[in-house]
Amino acid sequence: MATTATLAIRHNWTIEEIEAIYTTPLLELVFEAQQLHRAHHRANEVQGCMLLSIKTGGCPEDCGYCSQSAHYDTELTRRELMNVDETLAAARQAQAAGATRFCMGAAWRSVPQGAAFARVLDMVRGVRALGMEACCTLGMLTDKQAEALAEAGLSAYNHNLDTSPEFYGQIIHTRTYQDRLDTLARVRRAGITVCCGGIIGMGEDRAVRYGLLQQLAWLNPHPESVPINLLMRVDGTPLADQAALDPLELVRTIATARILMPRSMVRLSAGRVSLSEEAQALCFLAGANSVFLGDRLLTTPNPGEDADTRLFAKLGVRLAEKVGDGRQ
Ligand code: SAM
Ligand code: DTB
Ligand code: SF4
Repeated sequence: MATTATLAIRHNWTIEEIEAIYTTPLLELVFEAQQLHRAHHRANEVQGCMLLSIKTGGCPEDCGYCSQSAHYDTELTRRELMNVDETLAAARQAQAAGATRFCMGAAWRSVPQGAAFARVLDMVRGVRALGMEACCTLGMLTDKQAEALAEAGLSAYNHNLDTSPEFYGQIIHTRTYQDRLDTLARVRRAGITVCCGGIIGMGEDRAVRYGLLQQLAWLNPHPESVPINLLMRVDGTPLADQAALDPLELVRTIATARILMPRSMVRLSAGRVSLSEEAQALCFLAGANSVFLGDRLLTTPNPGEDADTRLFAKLGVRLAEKVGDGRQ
């Protein structure tokens, strides 16, 4: 393996190159990733983000992993769009818990027009006024909506490619991979930073992970934020009985993402509840530099404050205090 610390930012990684990185002996892979990590990011520092589901359930899409799809019978209480005050109260709590980025998620296929969208814009303005980064994940959007979100000060828009183009059709049937790429291009054109990653542990093989990582690294510029989610198995969804993934595959995925996209924030996202402290430590060593704080992701559990305070104290990891605009 080449000395990755000296590699330039690239957007033309081949599957063979990605495979060679991913399958490097684990200790060497983590070492290379950590070296590159330190060339671009502060050591021992992790950004805390907090999620809030501002509109829950009843989604017309059929994403096979999702608790919020109307296609599956999951134990979920639907909730219409929250009001601005409640949302900003949650953002203040997130800030008090050490988060510098507040992410608002809505179970929409695409962003609605009118009063609902105006309310989301108010939420974005309110979060920014608190001095936090504001991120939204609202489904597909138009150029005009992307521009309005940019104008309101949105720092980042999350829209995941989820998996490789080849595997995608086994998980989602109600929209195409190209739809996802088109939305990402709109976000980029509007000048909002891109948060784009995927999910592993959905029954895919390694080649699928190479394909996802290649798609992410082919985006030019790279997404400023790359969330790597471990599937949260939700009863009632088609993926409810999926076998658990070996956490070392997550470590390899994170390390490879760090090497392919050295400047990006690589976020150890969903799935931390099933990881040991040691596995999480390895993920940080492999280049993950952000987590979701709090005891809830959007609709599923997360380790919560006590567990994280203990973990960070043991590891000597500190939560990043600097608030950026999401840019590198
Ligand atoms: N509806 C919008 C969309 O899909 O673009 C935004 C919300 S959606 C819940 C945001 C992302 O969360 C999805 O793209 C997916 O990558 C991730 N996600 C959803 N359910 C998950 C699960 N059960 N396990 C891991 N990640 C999940
Ligand atoms: C992302 O990649 N992960 C977050 C955020 N973007 C929106 C969402 C994780 C959701 C996990 C399942 C749930 O809680 O419903
Ligand atoms: Fe809807 Fe998003 Fe869930 Fe897919 S991931 S079903 S688009 S809320």
